[in-house]
Amino acid sequence: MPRHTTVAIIGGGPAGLLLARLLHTAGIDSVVLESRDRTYVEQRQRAGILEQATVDALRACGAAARLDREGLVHQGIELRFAGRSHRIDFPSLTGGRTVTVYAQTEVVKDLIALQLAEGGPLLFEAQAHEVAGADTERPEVRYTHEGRKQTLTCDYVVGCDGFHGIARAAVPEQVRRTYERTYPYSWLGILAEVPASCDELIYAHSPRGFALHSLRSPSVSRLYLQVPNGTDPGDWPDDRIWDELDARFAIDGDWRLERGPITAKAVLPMRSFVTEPMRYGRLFLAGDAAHIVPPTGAKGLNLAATDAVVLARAFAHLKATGSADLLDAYSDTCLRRLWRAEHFSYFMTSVLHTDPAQSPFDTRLQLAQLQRIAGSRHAAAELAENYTGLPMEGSVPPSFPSAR
Ligand code: RFL
Ligand code: PHB
Repeated sequence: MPRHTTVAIIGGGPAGLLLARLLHTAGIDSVVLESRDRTYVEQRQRAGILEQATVDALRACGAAARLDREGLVHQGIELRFAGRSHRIDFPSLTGGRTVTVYAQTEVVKDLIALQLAEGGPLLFEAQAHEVAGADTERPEVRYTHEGRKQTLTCDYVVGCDGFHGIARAAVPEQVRRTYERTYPYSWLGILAEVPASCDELIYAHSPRGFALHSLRSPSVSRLYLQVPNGTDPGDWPDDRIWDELDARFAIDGDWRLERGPITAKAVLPMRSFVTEPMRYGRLFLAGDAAHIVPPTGAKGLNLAATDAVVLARAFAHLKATGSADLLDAYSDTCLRRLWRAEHFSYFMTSVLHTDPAQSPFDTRLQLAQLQRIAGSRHAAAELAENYTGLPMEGSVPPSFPSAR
């Protein structure tokens, strides 16, 4: 295990693993420290929708072979409200864009396999405690691995350690600004061994609360129900979940939700959060370490991928030209696009969920907004452009040839 590396990456989630892979492709060495074990990281159920730019980034670094075989390209989503169903057609509204259904667990498995086969060191059960000297030329990451305290020195540190990580705390409080919003509801998410009852994702507004029908593969469905904060999944036996999903997805006319064995159940809180700047000295923050969105816009994983791409491009530029311009611009570049995604995620969340304090007036406003999206090409295009992903500034770096 080297004691020094060019880029020390804390966290082996999608942001850290994609960054390590892009750096490897550009000939820049890195070490990834991940606090959990490999099985835990590979099994953690999270996001499922990839924007085209995320797919492009995975392809550009040779990590999309299985994604290209197994990913399911989706051309639209369905919005349900007031007993009716409305389709949002992405290609016709966005000039050809689509999204791909491919689970975060699979993205992570593919990136881990590549990193272990041909990348720099990726240490599991390596818990970082502290980033020291972020404002010096030689920062250090202090961590524990196999019961021993160790120090990794580096030229740069990237905190990809998620919302509960330690890297953000290395930005002094007088420099750091945070923006946060919590929501008065959570999601109860389930995995069920049953083919999806629909061809495309269904986002349902109902007087009983929000529901979402998604999928993980042709034989596994992923469904979510809005529930009160603090809900115990134990209070939701399988039949209660299916009955409630039935009631929330109900439309006038024929439609049937297929039931199957439920293999996982968890309650997910919702939060919007941004920390600025995303850089302090030689420390950079990427992904959930810097920002959180509520999942209704399907943006969390895609934003993590954007940060990794923008940062890898900046490191490659530094290597090729000696100029730190792109590193210096990293925080502003990411934050500009991020705030748009924050707004979209907030918008999708607040227009589709029922706030416990909501008045009948508020419900009418939600329905008026949903009706506008269903009835106006402009309003539908605004949703479709945001959902499929706004352009990534600089996109995939030209210096990353396809490794396929
Ligand atoms: P991750 O995936 O949280 O990875 C961070 C990694 O850092 C490790 N770590 C440390 N390692 C070393 N030392 C330390 N001190 C460390 N502290 C933490 C952690 O073990 C972990 O492996 O962040 P990243 O890479 O930025 O990726 C972001 C995405 O994972 C996230 O935005 C999305 O999954 C958000 N999200 C969802 N997004 C969606 O679009 N749809 C979803 O359905 C959806 N479900 C979810 C989610 C996020 C969740 N979290 C974070 C609570 C469900 C959950 C439960
Ligand atoms: C998922 O498949 O887990 C998923 C899909 C769309 C969302 C959120 C989660 O908006």
